[in-house]
Order: sequence, then structure tokens, then C-alpha cells
Amino acid sequence: MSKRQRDSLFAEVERHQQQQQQQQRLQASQAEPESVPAYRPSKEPRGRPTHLIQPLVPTFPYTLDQELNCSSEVHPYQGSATGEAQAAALTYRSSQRGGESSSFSTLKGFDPRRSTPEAILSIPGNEMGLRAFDTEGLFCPYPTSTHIEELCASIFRSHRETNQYRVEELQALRWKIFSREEVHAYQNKSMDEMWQHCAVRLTDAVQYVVEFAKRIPGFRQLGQNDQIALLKSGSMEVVLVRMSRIFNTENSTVFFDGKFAGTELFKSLACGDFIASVFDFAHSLCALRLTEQQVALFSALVLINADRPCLEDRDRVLRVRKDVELALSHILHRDNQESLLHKLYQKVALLKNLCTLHIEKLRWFRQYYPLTVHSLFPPLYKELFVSDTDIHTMVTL
Ligand code: C3S
Repeated sequence: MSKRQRDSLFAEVERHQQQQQQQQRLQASQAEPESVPAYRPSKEPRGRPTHLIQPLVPTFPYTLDQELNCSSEVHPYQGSATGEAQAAALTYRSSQRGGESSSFSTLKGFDPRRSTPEAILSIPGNEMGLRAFDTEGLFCPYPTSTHIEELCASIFRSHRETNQYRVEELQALRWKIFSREEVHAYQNKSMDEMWQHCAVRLTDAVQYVVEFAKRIPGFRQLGQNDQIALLKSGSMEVVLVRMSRIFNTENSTVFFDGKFAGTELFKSLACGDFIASVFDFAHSLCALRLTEQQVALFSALVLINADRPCLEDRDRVLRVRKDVELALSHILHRDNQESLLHKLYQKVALLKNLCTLHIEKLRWFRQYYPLTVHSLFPPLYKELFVSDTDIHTMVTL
């Protein structure tokens, strides 16, 4: 380890100790984490679980020791009765030290206590009292047009129900742009602080994608290892597809932390090339002017990919994939936009490059701030984006 790396490691350890003390003080003063104000007030009647999702502040274990000992369970869409919104909410709950490990323990190579995707996957996809889709009926060898239409409708519904933001609502907020001072405040954050902040935001978005995946007919019928393999390689790609929904091409800004933000806001991450490529991608996807239904089917296509590494039952994934492909072609045909298909397939390659770049950047960051990644990043983020071997090195650090 070079002197520079050692120094930055020491500085990091010191910051951790301070954060830990702060955290303990905070815990002493408040027992339960509070929810952040909703970006989107519910228009749904009270008392009914809705598709409206209010992210709560996720709480993560703050020390190395805690993280290795605690069990973190994920309760997506936990009903919350706060404010006017009787909203389905997403929250991480980290239970006490040394608590029971979660019961989902088959993920090879991982400590089950850290295996959040399994915990997520264990929750039924139709938590919110939605009409369950008859998946069994779908996968007949010769799907009829009714089957395909039902599949389109089902994927569209899943998409709508698992988005934090509605496109129309954000249209009205287009004027809400970060002020120069606010941008400076983000830019003046330390690199590790900003990385942690973005990792948390990204993980929130990924959780919605996980819920979307679970509602794609056929996904839950895949083996659990294959579900996890598809999410590991595809969830970030879908987040980037979804980003285009809430991207303003007029000023190249994305809705982030309650307002629209340009690339400069992410300066302290020190990965300008990655951020620029992500924004360029959003621009290029917006240029296709996809409808919400097209975005939904394209997202499903990105997730259900039989070429992903580590799949156990590729044929089964392929069967689901074929149906999703049929569904996408069906709506493009219906919309008289068949030429989009080829353009969408081109985007798939770009997405793959972006995700490789994300992983590279994460590795680079982890070299300098291993403890931040280890102790302060959301477990789900690590599980999805830090490779098994890297996790091993992290634990034995
Ligand atoms: C390296 C990494 C930690 C930094 C990544 C920086 C950017 C690219 C991330 C940070 C986003 C991508 C801007 C991310 C935070 C957003 C978080 C993400 C895009 C979007 C905009 C969302 C909301 C949250 C993607 C769409 C999400 O909307 S949702 O939930 O309705 O689908």
C-alpha cells in the first residue's frame, strides 16, 4: 500500500469513528428513523395500499463490526401511514446486533446476513393486493395474441406500479432546478460522502427495479439463483433506462434529490466521464420518444436476458425472454413504430458498456475508500455490484 493510500485509509478510519459517535448520539435521541418528505403526495384514498411509493430513509449498519453481525431485512412496500399518504413504502430495517440471520440463506458465496436481494425476492410480487397475473397460462408453446396482449398489459402495469415518479408529475416540476449554492454544496461534499449519497439513492432506485422484476410474468417462476443473476447484471441497466423518463433534454438535467440536476452536481464523485456517458445515454434514449408502455417492455427485455453470466437454467430464461420479445414487437407493430426495435437493440450494447464502467469506477473508488464501501454502502448495492471475490477481500481486509 502506498503512503498516499495509507494516509487516506487512516483519514477514513478517523472519519468513521466520528460518524460512529454521531450515529450513537443520534440513536440515543431517536429510536426510529423518520421518513423523508414525500416527493409525491398521494391522491389515492386513505387506508388502501397504493402503488404510490415513498422512499423512507434507509438505515444501514454503520460500523464494520455491526455490519458483519447484524441481519438486514428488506421490507419493500411496507405500508406507511405517515402524512396524508397511506403509501406503500420501501425501507431497510437493520435489526439489532447479533440478531437472527435472515432465513434466506441459499445464496452461495455470501453471508446470508448480507444477502438482501434474497430477502427482497422472498416477498410476494403482489404484496399490494393487486390482481395476480396468471403466469401459468402464459407460457404455452404457441402464445395467442390475447396472451401477448395480456402480457403487455401486465408488464405495463408492473412498470407503472413500481416507479417512484410519474412522468406527468415531473413535467410540472421541470422548473425546479438546483440553485448555484445548492450545486456548490454538492460539489463541496467529500468524494466518499458523495459516493455514499449516490449509492444510497441508486440503491433505492434498484429496489423499485427488483419489485418490477418480480412482477414480470415468469420471473418468479425462475430459480432463485437465476433471478439473482438477472438482477445482478440487469438492475443497473434498468435504472439507466428509467432515468430517461425523468430526464429533461432541454437543459440536460435529471430529477435527483427532489430537483433537477445537471452533470456538474456530481463533480465530487470524480468520475466525470462516467456521469457524462450516463447523461449522453439518457439523451439518446429520450430521442426515441418512447411511450411509457414501450419503456416498460424495453425494461423487461433488458432484465430477461438469457445471455447473462451464471444462469443455471438458460432455456427457461430464454422461454420467458421470447414472450417478452413478442410483446415488445407486438406493441411496436400496433404503434406503427417497428423501426424502433432495431434502435432499442442498439441501446442494449450501450447499457452494457455503461454498467461495466460503473463497476470499474466502483472498484477504483473502493481502492481509496474500502471502509466506506464496506461499512457505509447499502448492503444491496454491495451485493449487486461488488463481485464475490471482491466481497471476500473486503471481509478479510
Ligand atoms: C457510481 C455511482 C454511485 C454514482 C452514480 C451517479 C448517478 C448516475 C446516479 C446517482 C443516478 C442514476 C443519477 C441515480 C443517483 C438516480 C437515483 C437514478 C439515475 C434515477 C434518476 C433515480 C430515480 C434515482 C433513475 C430513475 C429512478 O426513478 S424510478 O425509481 O421511478 O425508476
